[in-house]
Amino acid sequence: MGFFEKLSAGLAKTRNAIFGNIGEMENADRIDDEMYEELLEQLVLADTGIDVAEELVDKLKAEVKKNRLKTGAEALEALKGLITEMMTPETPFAPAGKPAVILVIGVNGVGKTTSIAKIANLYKNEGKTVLLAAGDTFRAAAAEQLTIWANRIEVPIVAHSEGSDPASVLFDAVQSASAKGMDIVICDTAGRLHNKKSLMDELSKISRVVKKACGEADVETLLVLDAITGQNAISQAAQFVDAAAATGIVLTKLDGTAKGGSVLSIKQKLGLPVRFIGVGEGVDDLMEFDPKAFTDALFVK
Ligand SMILES: Nc1nc2c(ncn2[C@@H]2O[C@H](COP(=O)(O)OP(=O)(O)OP(=O)(O)O)[C@@H](O)[C@H]2O)c(=O)[nH]1
Ligand SMILES: [Mg+2]
Repeated sequence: MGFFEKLSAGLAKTRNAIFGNIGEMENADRIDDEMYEELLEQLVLADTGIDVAEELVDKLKAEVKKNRLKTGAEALEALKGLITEMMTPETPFAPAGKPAVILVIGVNGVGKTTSIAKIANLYKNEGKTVLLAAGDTFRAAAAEQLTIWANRIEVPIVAHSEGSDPASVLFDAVQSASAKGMDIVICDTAGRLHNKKSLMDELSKISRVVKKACGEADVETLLVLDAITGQNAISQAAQFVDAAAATGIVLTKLDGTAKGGSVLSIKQKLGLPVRFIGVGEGVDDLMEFDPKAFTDALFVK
């Protein structure tokens, strides 16, 4: 399956339940209040959040007026442009440094470890040398889970015994990758709830120690959010952003929800760009987020 086919398949639920309906405006021969009301309602159903839905409709109204758009088809094209623009990051994802370090954080079960394997696979296929670091020393069998992935995609891993200090595992991994001249280290961490202060403090420490091992500029901290929880995930994210200075979002499980519209509000609400999206359980089911392709896939017929 090609990139676009996989993306479209992953967004099928969101498209079938919602964006397909919005796409119907293409057939309208005029633009009226009823169209705007219907659009607002559908966007809210897609879990964009009410404020982002209103913002989009207002922007569309302004664009229709400014450019004297007449038909539903013209309005739909304008809407697609606005959606793409809303999701486009200010800067591309380009982890730098030797090694570049990607620290992956988030609530329990959102898809951190699986996403790490998928991201590692992506970079390995680009010819980069990747090291995995088993920073979840808390959950039983977490390191084994990551080791299985490492073996499957054939990349090395640094793991300590269960219960050891997560910050020191990650420190060792970064130092080892640095000594070997590797390109990328991807660090797993234990899942934690945003309202557990001691665990959030531990995350701050992990983040500090990793930055000490290689330099702050070389660390990208990706917060993983589960698309199935939609706007709830976004409201839990602020504490993670504070505790570990997250720099981007991985949105997983888009294939499992009709509420993929939450992607539209992430940049607006968290001030962070979406960097990767997960569209399935397989190792190839993750892609770098491309706002234009994402928008096209929402409306493809
Ligand atoms: N359908 C689907 N399932 C996914 C996706 N990403 C992850 N999963 C599944 O989500 C489940 C949890 O994934 P993990 O990677 O173990 O999640 P985690 O955040 O590391 O979990 P903890 O370490 O326990 O906090 C697994 O069954 C994954 O296969 C995705 O994009 N789509
Ligand atoms: Mg995990």
